[in-house]
Amino acid sequence: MKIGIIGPAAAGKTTLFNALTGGAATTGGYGAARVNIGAAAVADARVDALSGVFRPKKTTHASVNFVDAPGVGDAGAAKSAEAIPQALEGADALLVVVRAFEDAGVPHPKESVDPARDLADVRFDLMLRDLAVVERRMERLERLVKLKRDPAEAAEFALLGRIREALEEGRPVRSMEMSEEEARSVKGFGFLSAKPLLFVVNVGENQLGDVLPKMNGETPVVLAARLEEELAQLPDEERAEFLADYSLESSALDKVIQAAFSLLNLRCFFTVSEEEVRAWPVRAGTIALHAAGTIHSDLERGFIRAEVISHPDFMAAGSLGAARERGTLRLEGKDYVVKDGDIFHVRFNV
Ligand SMILES: Nc1nc2c(ncn2[C@@H]2O[C@H](COP(=O)(O)OP(=O)(O)OP(=O)(O)O)[C@@H](O)[C@H]2O)c(=O)[nH]1
Ligand SMILES: [Mg+2]
Repeated sequence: MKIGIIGPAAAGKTTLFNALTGGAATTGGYGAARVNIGAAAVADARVDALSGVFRPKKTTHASVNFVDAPGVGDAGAAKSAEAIPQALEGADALLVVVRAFEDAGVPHPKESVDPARDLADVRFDLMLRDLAVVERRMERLERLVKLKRDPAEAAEFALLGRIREALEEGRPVRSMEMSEEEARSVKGFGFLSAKPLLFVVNVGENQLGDVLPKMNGETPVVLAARLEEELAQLPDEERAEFLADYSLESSALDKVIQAAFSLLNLRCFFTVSEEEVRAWPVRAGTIALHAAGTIHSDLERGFIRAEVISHPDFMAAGSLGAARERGTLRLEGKDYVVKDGDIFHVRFNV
């Protein structure tokens, strides 16, 4: 899973990226055209509990990849629309960071702090950029369609025409009704307004308890990116004290990652052994056969059955052997829909 971080210049995108990924990318670069890529582990107490039981050589939490792009919306929509890098095209979702912190030392590209406006501008920029992609493609297709060689080209042209119409009316590709086949053919374009959005408002340390202005019906995650960045660098034992100083219960980063998980409709299943305890994120509705394939293609090819137990049932039993005796470890076939928290052992033969 890959999430692109976007937003206006100096909104705190790279600061948040560093906090999420434990990175040390340079902040305050004002749209320096650098793309940062990193991964964040998904905190999950269930994984820790399983590691406590198996004491494996290796524990692997689920992870989310983040791509931190340079700022948009700072030099007029046309320029910024082009500046949104291609690195974002492969992202599964976009995390929009807008700024609410006031700091005279960090000039806002629009010279005033207004998170709702910035959010609207980002949405607009995404559509504008998609419109440019659509127009370029249609221009090229038009000639081919006239030759009437391939009905698929005519169908694509018609679909792009509908997308153009939607974008011109201010409707993102995400909101359009499409058949599965159309959605597939559109996927290749990497339309940014087709991607689900997640919102973060970056507030100052002193604004953490404040009520924010309305954000056009959105419910953003509110956090102080600079504080999160500092917090992420602290050793565990100093964190609690640091949080207490700001009357915070926990870091907001987990909230961001959880929001990404639910936005993308992800579930986690676990594999366990003395070698490794590992969490695997899959889309909701994934069947056992495909879950096996995410572990290894051999497991999908040679799939026989999966032994499955829910996390609470496993913890109650204390071991796989005890669970088998209690009858809480079940055998499931390839069409079983994996549930969040399932512990999974695939029997296979290749
Ligand atoms: N006062 C204050 N400054 C912050 C906060 N978050 C980020 N900054 C500062 O704002 C400046 C810009 O932060 P970045 O994280 O580089 O912003 P960005 O969105 O990545 O900017 P570009 O990459 O240039 O688009 C840096 O000097 C940060 O230290 C905050 O919550 N409060
Ligand atoms: Mg940056």
